[in-house]
Amino acid sequence: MTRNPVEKNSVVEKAPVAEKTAVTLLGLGAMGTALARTWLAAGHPLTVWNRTPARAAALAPEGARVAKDIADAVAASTLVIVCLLDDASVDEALAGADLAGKDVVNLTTSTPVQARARAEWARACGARYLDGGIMAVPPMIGVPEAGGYVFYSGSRDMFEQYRQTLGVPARTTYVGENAGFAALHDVALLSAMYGMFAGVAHAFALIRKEDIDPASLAPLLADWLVAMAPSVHQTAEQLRSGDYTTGVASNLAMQVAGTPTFVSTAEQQGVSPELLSPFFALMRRRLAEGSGENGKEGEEGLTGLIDLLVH
Ligand code: FVH
Repeated sequence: MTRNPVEKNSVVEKAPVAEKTAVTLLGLGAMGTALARTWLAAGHPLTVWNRTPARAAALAPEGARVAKDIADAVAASTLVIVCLLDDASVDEALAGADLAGKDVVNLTTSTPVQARARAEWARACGARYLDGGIMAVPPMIGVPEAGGYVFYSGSRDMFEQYRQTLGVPARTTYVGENAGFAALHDVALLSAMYGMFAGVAHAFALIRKEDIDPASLAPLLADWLVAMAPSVHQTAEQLRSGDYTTGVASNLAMQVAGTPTFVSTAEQQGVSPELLSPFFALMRRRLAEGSGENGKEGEEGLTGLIDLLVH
């Protein structure tokens, strides 16, 4: 009988276990704490620091090393991840920290200008820099099926080196060497989200005083928004080609003609049109000014409004 050589020698040869990257995490608010737990669960050595020490101490039983101060935290790992309230808090927390030779990943929400300035600042401190924009709320962290992810921009080498570690809390999407691009993508998507929230608020306001169950409107709204969402691809194609009339199903003239219906309905329902009015004003302006070089008069849809927004 042939015996398994491992059994014969009674020696179980284990594949070498890849060492997990050590992580220092600065900031243990709702998001920082969620991030921390995923790295701990994945077996990464994790050093934590938080301005209010109790939040860091709470993670010690889960295996985190609690740094005695920020200098101790920064010294503990090459990879230093920052998740603080805003750019000013990053300034305050890291003032005087020795970042020479460190790889800094800043997940604090910033503007693109702040992110680029932060990248310059990191370079001047002798550190490499990646900026991140988190497209998730804390309960989505460490739950891949929730669909959250993080935009990264800045040092490509750093992103490639830490891709696996950064992918532990949420999927990663690298959007370029320009350190401001993660923040820009983040804000672009969230701006679209607020536009959607504005429309949803107006829709619920319209039925507020009627005998209509909001819960019956909700699935209709959700399905309608999902049905309309793919129109972003047509908008993108029109912007790329410069022809704003391609595939237009509802032209601007027709849509402008319909706007009084929306305003009158709002008035009749006792609802302020203030969320819709600025958009309608842009639609009317575009129609009045003609379609510019990218659209044949009256045949374009809403893409021309984008040109009115850009100074
Ligand atoms: N939570 C969310 O839904 C969003 C989802 C998308 C991404 N954001 C951004 O993530 C950053 C951190 O957000 P957070 O949820 O952790 O925020 P908080 O729970 O409010 O915790 C804030 C942490 O920042 C610390 N902090 C504030 N000011 C300072 C300062 N001057 N110096 C040092 N640390 C500071 C605060 O410390 P403490 O109050 O516990 O002492 C918290 O650790 C953020 O950019 C979101 O936009 C989250």
